[in-house]
Amino acid sequence: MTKQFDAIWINGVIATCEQGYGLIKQGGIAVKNGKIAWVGPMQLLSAVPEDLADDVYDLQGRCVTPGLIDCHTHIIYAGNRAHEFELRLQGTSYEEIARQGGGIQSTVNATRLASEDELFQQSIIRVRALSNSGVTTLEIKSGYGLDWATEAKMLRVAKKIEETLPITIQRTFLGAHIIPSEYRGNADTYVDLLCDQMIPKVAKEKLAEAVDVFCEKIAFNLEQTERIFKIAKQFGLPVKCHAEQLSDSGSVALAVKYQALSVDHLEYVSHAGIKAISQSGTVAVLLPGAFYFLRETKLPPIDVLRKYRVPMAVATDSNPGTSPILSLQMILNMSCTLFRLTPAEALEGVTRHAAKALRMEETHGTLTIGKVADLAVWDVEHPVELVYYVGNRPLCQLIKHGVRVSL
Ligand code: DI6
Ligand code: FE
Repeated sequence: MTKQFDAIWINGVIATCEQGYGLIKQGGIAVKNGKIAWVGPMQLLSAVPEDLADDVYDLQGRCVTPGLIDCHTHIIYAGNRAHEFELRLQGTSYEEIARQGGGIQSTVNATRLASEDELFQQSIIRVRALSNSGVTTLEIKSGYGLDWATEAKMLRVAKKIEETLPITIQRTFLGAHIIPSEYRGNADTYVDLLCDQMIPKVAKEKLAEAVDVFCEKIAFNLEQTERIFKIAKQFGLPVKCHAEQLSDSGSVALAVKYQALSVDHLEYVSHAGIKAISQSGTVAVLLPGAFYFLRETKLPPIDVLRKYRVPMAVATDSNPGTSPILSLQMILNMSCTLFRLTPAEALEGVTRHAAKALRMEETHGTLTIGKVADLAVWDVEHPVELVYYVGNRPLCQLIKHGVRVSL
């Protein structure tokens, strides 16, 4: 006889993340056909677990959370920028290095030269590391090609990684990362290329689910950003924005005007900018890894974001220049120690709010009946321990679409 569930986890601490931790002590969770079919306190279970499912796992007090969601990464690239790290430690700034032709452009050069297979091999190692920190959904941006062939190559590699690992990948077209060196002094011509050719092709070939722009002095100005947003929306692609990372340019208000899924970084966001976010459905994505690695001192105004009840997601921003970080747990810790989030806010930032930043809140991000059964089981007694430790690896099971995957 077929049983009510495919599998059930019993006797654990269930952090549903529906609001704060959403804790159920002495709880259980069951899955059927890849979806969450039951979650609740053990005493409400309708029968003995063995009668309900063939696969019964006794958690013995361990903690279950939703599979973590990293909603902002640039994890596909060739080479690395360790030598620029040395330069910055000697006093050269990130912007200075960019002006000298290093920075993002040097990763663009390396990524253009790499074959598709080389790019895949180098990148999948990093995605695997993130997966081992409990990540089951990941956003990956292009943006190290800045020509059609390489941008498309990056997006194909992202797809191939999704087909290889137990991870759901959302792809974002970031052709507007910087002005590539061959268009320097001719930025608007590059924006023409993005608007007239690349974005329409991304939409037609379904290579990405969203379009992002780095709106900054060293990248694209407000006017150029707006042109790109307009075209993206015309082609049915939602937008997001690297906004107010190094200066306050007004990019947040612009992104909100175009119903951005998220505005990311926000170190320099103004009060008016935060008010605008609060009146929209846009998520604020905080990236403490870049803050840490750039040794930035200007904190994003967390208190004001909190006051206006803006949903705050947290992500790695994993990239070779400003955040070579491959652990979302490390980021949970930084978001509390550096940005002063509460541990519960941090956890919501990599579950519920991160799902919303990817427009996946209907199906992912909380342990709720009917949602996709992407779960992480941790060898800890309380979810605060995920935020507290630095450098340990407490993940003991990862469940993707209701099925246990090997770590
Ligand atoms: N902001 C960032 O922090 C990354 N991109 C961006 O627009 C940095 C990417 C890099 O330096 O390679
Ligand atoms: Fe970024």
